[in-house]
Amino acid sequence: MSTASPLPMPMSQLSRAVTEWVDSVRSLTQPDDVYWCDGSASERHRLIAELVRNGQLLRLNPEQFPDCHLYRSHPGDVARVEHLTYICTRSQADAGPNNNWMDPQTAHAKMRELFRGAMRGRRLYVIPYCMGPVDSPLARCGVEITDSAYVAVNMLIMTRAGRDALERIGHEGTFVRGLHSVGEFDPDRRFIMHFPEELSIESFGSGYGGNALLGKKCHALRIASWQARAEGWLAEHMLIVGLRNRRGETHYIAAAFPSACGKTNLAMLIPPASLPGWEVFTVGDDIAWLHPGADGRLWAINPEAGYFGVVPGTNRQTNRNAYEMIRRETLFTNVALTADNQPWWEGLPEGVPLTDWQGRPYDPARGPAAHPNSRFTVAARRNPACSPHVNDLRGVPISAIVFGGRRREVAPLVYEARDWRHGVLVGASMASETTAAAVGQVGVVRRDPMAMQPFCGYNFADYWRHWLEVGARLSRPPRIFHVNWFRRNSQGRFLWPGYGENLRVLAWMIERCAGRAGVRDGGIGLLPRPEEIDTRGLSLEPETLRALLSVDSQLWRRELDETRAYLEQYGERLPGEMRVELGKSAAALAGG
Ligand code: GTP
Ligand code: SPV
Ligand code: MN
Repeated sequence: MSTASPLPMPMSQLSRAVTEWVDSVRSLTQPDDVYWCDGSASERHRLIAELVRNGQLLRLNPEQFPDCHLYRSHPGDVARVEHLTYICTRSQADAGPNNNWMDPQTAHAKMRELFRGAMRGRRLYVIPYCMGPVDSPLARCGVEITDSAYVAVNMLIMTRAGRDALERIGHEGTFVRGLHSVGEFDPDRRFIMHFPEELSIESFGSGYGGNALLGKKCHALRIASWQARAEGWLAEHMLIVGLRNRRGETHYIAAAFPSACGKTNLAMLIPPASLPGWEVFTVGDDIAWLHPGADGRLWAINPEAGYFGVVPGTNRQTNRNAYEMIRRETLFTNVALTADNQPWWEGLPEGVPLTDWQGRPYDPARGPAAHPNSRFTVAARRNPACSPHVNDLRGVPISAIVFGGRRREVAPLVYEARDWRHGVLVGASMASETTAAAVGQVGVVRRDPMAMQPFCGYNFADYWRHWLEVGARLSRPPRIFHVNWFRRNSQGRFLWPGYGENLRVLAWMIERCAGRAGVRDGGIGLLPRPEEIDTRGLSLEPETLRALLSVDSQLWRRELDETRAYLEQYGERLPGEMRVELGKSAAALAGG
């Protein structure tokens, strides 16, 4: 067996567990050769050059988009596949009604047959990676084995991968095993299996995003949420953003919105010109690991090192930081192309698409030019607003947790939970319109507690209990809020301008955290009075703001009934506190 690259360190320093695992995968999958990633910039350039040579990557216009490339995925492989994603625990109840479940033995047997000989004629890439700063006690390591160079390049951007991670694994001895093959990209031979009790992942048949970049959703959310429960912390689908106000105070906010509901955009927001004196710093755009600190506060790290962000909608007006960030050293997946090889997507005011995301001549009759789930992969350090604290070993202290969904009605622009316990109910009650981030119907409201429906690696009832327990350990817990940037009028237009203007809502939250802003009791929680949202410089009619902050008791009574019916699915495992909190809200609404 030839080895395409030397091991990135002497054999003696390597974890035996890693080499033995790589050997066993090699004999099962039969690759032509094995390549160990060292994580260097030169390696990334070499892998990209190989992908360009064999036609898998297309070099974009080098004047306008230097070092940028386009990847067109298999047209049947464009998003996460929740119906093919399983949690394989010994007991089905541990996976809960929120997950597809398969018994681990059956799952392993099924996957072994899929993987047998699957890498013949291909190269096997070994990617040791660390989620979080390599020297942080809060970080966790994994190794992904894949037969896709595209996946390897993505992992090299999205994680701290290579030599340092491998060295940490050598010292620690434990790591999450992620085995991946694109197979034949066949949706009928596709499974994303998780074995939290074994800290392992087996993914076959997809090369796309969360299905294939195993450090991301599979490890940093599904497996990590399981580990976090055992170890007393939280692994969440949250952005982390730092906001410095005019007084010079910096507050960090962690916000959970479902897939394609605005995390990347909020994490990188640009303060509107009419709100001078604010500065915004991105710590993370998708995943937060939250730990109770010795000081009684909650501390957060971003386990990732890059962004795998939604492209459509990005432009100079909505998000200039993102727009500028993705103009160099960026890997685009499934966008359209202009005549002079510039990437193009819906929401871009300039340029004209010539070929669509599948490389066909663009024809509007066939749908959008860029796939609605087209993505950019880019290193976090390319973000002009990247926080200087992204590599802090203990993370940043969180002042507020924000839950939010995409709701054309019901949910007001913002409200605050009465306390942590109520906040857990607010998070568990989340519902949101589905998006193109996962295969399936788009735009239907579904339950998505804490934006974790696709990502919680265990029974939601146990997860909510864990949230209550973590809160009970905090002497200075973050305040908890709920937002909705997506409320619409009867003509279907968004009532709230969104994007950078969202800072106006965050500013109110920060005033709440600092004990300076008042609230009124809205039954479902605490709401700002309209005059407490700073709308200077914003052309927003006062009645629009009142509508945005209104609570329709009739709609909300129905919402609470639906929430109760949903939560009762969890039966006896549901923490009693949640029934109590639900009862309080129902009583407040009935009285109001
Ligand atoms: P994932 O990466 O899938 O987890 O998504 P995300 O939550 O990071 O979503 P992202 O910020 O990429 O936004 C998804 C879509 O929502 C994009 O098309 C954005 O342009 C749009 N969007 C983001 N923020 C806002 C907002 O405040 N208002 C409106 N109307 N649209 C927004
Ligand atoms: C999401 O769907 O929430 C994403 C994209 O962040 S993926 O990496 O495909 O999961
Ligand atoms: Mn996400």
